[in-house]
Amino acid sequence: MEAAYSKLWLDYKPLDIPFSGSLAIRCLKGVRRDCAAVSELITALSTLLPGAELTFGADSAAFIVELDIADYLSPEGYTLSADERGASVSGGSEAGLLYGVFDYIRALVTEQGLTRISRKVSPALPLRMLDHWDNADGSIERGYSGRSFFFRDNEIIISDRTVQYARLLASVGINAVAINNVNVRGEAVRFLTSAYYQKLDMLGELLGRWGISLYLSVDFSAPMSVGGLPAADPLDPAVQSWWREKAREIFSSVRGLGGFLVKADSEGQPGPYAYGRDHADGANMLARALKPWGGKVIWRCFVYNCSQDWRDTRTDRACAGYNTFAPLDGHFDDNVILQVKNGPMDFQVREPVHPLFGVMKNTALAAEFQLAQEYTGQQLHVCCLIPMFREIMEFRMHNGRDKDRVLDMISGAAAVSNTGDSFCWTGSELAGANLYGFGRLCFQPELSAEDIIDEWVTLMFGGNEEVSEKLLYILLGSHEAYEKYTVPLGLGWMCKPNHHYGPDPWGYEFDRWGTYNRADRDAVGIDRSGRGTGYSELYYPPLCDIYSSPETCPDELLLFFCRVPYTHVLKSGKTLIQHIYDSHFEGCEQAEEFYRLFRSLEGSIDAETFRNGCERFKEQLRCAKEWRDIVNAFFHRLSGIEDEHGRRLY
Ligand code: GCV
Repeated sequence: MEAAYSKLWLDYKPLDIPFSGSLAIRCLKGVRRDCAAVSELITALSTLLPGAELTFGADSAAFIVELDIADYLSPEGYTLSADERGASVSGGSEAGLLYGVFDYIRALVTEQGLTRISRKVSPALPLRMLDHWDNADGSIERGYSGRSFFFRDNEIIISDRTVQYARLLASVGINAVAINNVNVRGEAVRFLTSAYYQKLDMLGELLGRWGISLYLSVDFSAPMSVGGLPAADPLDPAVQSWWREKAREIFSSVRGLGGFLVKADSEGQPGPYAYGRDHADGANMLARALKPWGGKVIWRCFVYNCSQDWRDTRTDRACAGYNTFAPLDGHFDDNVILQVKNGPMDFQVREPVHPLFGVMKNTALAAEFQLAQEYTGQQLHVCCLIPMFREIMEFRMHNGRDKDRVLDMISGAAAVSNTGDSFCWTGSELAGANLYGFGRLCFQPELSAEDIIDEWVTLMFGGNEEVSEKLLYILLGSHEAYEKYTVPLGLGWMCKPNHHYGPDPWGYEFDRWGTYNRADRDAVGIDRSGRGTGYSELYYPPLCDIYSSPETCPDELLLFFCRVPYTHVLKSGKTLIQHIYDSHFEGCEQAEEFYRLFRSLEGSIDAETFRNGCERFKEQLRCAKEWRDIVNAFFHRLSGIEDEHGRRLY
């Protein structure tokens, strides 16, 4: 039997307003009565206004909601106008209409009434995607929320939960989902075989009802592993024709298929390099196979040498994505989207924005974020990432374009999902804010992080002011706190190897992954200026100049870009070493404060949420202290410099 699960922000409660008249839904031009927009409206209104008598089409009803499709709107755009007597939602397509309906429902719930609204909205980013790292056996790579709800024992599961998931995603505007892990090689099951097409078709059709395209991660060497060919060379006609035939077979069998997601030549995954070909050769070969079906290839730029010798100070993993892809700008077919991680390393708590967002002016790009909190507390720590994602989207690349923010350079964003089969979907209830916020941010990035999180808190916990204020305070301060008690000033890593939870300053120092802090008794950080690895030169002026000197580099990225002595004075006026000590103490105090504030909500939030939260805040505090003591002791021993405040450094 399927385990119980929460409906999260779609768990509607009756509004606190008197409404007992008739309420009519009128489906005008092109709106099918059985489309998702209509069913969502019925579900919501019948719960929000239990006294209403719901009908279809009656002109005499006290309250009328009109729905129509308007071709003058962009396909996913909508207009919404409403007052005390009714509402009208027009969508550019059924998907746009659905988004407009969800917006209306959101307004009813957050405003707690039949409010006046007039707005025209269309999503900022055409592609708004979630990437699942779910394996066919039901495990999830970097999953902190239980098992997969897409797969069990090498079978695809389709259940009520799948429907609920599609509703949740559509309600925040997500329109694409890759269901299987990008580390696809070695998986016992290959989704590119006909045994799976029927289930994939059911899934694609289901997701499609909520405007979501289904994507599959594919193995670049599938012509060998699935097709039995001797090689997977993208320029080999036999390989090209194998993929063309495979695309024909799968696209004609599976409805709602959007395309393929590929991790190639990365961390052991096969790719075009094995045949002396480049990544444009690889991506375009697949893109041409998918083109007749309207399919897209989402090709990841997370390509680097993961067998580095730590003594080699010239090779810099941070440069790898740029060096691989920048020379290929303009060489990709128009149905290829390059998916670029938000920073050049790997979803650390603080990284500079990836320089590829500036230089790839003639290539479709999607930013890749990670909701799964691999390096940010694994959903045991509260770490709300929406402010950081927003900052990254707003970051200016100075690449000579009139509009030069990351947001202006991308046509999509994808995030590694943080969901699983836990009751609240994300292991920790507060981690749900990241799932919700990512979708809302991709749709309407002009909203502030505070607006988005506030909206989520209200939808999840109702209008209790004390609860809202405290949760908002915790969530908005959580990333800063996590950064303070873990890794200082953009240094990254320092976590325990493999599972990446908890502190170990030298855990990755002498390993092969290119992730070094190079701390010694005199100094710490990596010189990535032209005098060092040259990474800072991959940015346009003035960024390259700003990043290349400790005098101008922003403090929060100082150790990412510069190697400085412990006595270096930061812009705050503190020495580097004192900053490290202080921030670890401060971050811990914040974690303590969060736990105290959350405990004060007992009785104001439901008992299960309270229990789940307390358990996690307790662990967060324990782990924050561990980080504080281990990192402070590490730098104290190396530098030999005492804390100005005489605190014990362990
Ligand atoms: C799916 C990091 C993670 C891996 C992940 C990889 C990626 O290295 O630790 O689990 O693999 O990123 O993004 O491909």
